Amino acid sequence: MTNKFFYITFSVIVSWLFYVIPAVGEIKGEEQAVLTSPPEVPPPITRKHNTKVFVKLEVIEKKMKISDGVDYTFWTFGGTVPGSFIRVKEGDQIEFSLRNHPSSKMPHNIDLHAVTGPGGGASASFTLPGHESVFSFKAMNPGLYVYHCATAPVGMHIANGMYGLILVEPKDGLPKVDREYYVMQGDFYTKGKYGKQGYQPFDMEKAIDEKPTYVVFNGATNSMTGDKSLKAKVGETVRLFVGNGGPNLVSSFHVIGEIFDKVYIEGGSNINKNVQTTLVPAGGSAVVEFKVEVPGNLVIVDHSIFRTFNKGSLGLIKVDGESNKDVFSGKTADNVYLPEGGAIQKVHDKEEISKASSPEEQFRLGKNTFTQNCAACHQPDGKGVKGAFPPLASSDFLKQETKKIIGVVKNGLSGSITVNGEVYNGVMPALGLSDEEIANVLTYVYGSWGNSKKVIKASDVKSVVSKTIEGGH
Ligand code: HEC
Ligand SMILES: [Cu+2]
Repeated sequence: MTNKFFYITFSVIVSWLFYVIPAVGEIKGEEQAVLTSPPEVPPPITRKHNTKVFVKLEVIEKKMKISDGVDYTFWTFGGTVPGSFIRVKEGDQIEFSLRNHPSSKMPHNIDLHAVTGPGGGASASFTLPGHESVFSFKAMNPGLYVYHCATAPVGMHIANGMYGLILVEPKDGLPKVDREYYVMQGDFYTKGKYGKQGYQPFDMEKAIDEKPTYVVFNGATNSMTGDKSLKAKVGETVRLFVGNGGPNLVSSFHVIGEIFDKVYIEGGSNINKNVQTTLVPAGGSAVVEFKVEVPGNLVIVDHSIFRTFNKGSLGLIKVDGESNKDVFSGKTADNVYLPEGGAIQKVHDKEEISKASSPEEQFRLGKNTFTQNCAACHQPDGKGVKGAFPPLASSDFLKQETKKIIGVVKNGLSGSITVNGEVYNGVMPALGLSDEEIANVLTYVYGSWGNSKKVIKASDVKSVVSKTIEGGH
C-alpha cells in the first residue's frame, strides 16, 4: 500500500521534472543586444522568455582626453572607457563577436566574468587587428560582471582602459527605478605628473609600483561634472551600476550627501541596506540604489580621498526639485561660541577679527585664513595647479564684480570656468567660513600677487545670499 503510494508520487514528480526542465532553458527567437556608452545603461529587459542574444563589440585604439589638455592613447571596447554596457537575462544564450579594428596595433581578446568556461572566453576570442572572433556562452548566473581584455601584458591592456560591465538580469528582473547610470572607476599611469599638458604615454614603472597618476570615473577627469553631471529629481530612485576596472586599486565607493538604501554586494544577489561606503575590488562591481530626497549636488567619490581631490575620482549628480527642510535644513544659525577656559584665547581672536578695522589688519588675518583654508588647493603662492586648481595670482577671473567672487568663497563653485585662458572644470567646496573671515581672506587675495588691491568688508559679504551648502559630509 505505502510502496504503491510512493511509486505513484515518485513517477508524478519525475514526469513533471521532464516537462519543466526543458522549458526553463528553452531559447525562443533571437535579438541584437543594445549597447550603450557610459554613463548610459541599456533599457531593462521586459521579455519573460530566454532568447539568443547577438553581441557585437569592436576594439578601437584611439587618442582621447584623460584630463583637460592631456591626451592619452586608450585601448577601448566600443570606443569608450569603460567599454559598452551589455545587458542580458539569466538563461540567455549569447553569441559574442569580438572585432578588432584594422587600425589596431595589438591583438586583443575578452574575458567576461559572466562566462562559465575557460578564461571567461579569453582564448576563444583572441583576435588580430582586422579580424573577428565568435564564441557563445550561456548566462548561467545573475549579477553585474566586469569584462576586460586578457591579452599579454594583461596589466597594460587593462591600464589602457580595456574593461566594462555586463549585467545578467535575474529571471524576474530588477525592481523598477527611475534612473539607471553606468559608473566605472579606473587607475591610469602616465609619464607626466597629474595635469601635465600635452600627450602623455603609458608609464609601465608607475603601473608596476601601483602609483597611479590619475584615478577617474568613466575614463577621464570631469567625465561627470558640469554639463555632463548625472541628473535626478527629488523623489526619484537612482540605481548606479558601479564597476572597478583597476588594474590596481580597490575603490571605497561613496556618494557624498546620500546613504545607499540598498547595495547588491559585489554585484551579486545579496543585498545590504543602509550603507555609507561600499568596497569595489579591482575586477569587481556593486549595484547601489538610493532615493533622492533633497535638491543639490551629490558628489561621487572614491573615499580614499586624496584620489578625489588630487587624482580626479570625482563626479556629480545634480538633483533638482523642492527642498525639504525637514530632511535637511541648510545652515540655520551662525552663533558666537565661547566656551569657558577657551575664552581668553578665543575672545582675543574674536576681538582681533571684529577689531580688524584697518585693511592692513584684515590682510594679516586673511593671510592666516588663506594658509589654513585655501593654500592646499590654490597653493601658498596663489598660482594654483594647472588642470586642477585655478590660479588666484593675477587671476582675470577676479576682475568680475566683487559680489560674484564673494559668492564663490561663500557658496563654493562648480562647472566650467576660464581663468587666464585656461579652462577649469572642478569643484570648489563651500568652506563654511564666517563673513569676517571671507572679508579678510579676499582682502588678502586681492591685495596679493598683482591683483586689484580691493578691500572687502564683512558687510559686503553679509549682503551676498548664502545658498544651500553642497559637498559636505
Ligand atoms: C578643495 C580645493 C579648493 C579649496 C580648499 C579652495 N578652492 Fe577655490 N577653487 C577650487 C576650484 C577647483 C576652483 C574652480 C572651480 C570650477 O572650475 O568650477 C576654484 C575657484 C576659485 C576662485 C575663482 C577662480 C579664480 O582662480 O579666480 C576663487 C576666487 C577661489 N577659488 C578662491 C578660494 C579661496 C579664497 C579659498 C579659501 C577660502 C579657496 N578658493 C579654497 C578649489 C579650491
Ligand atoms: Cu587588449
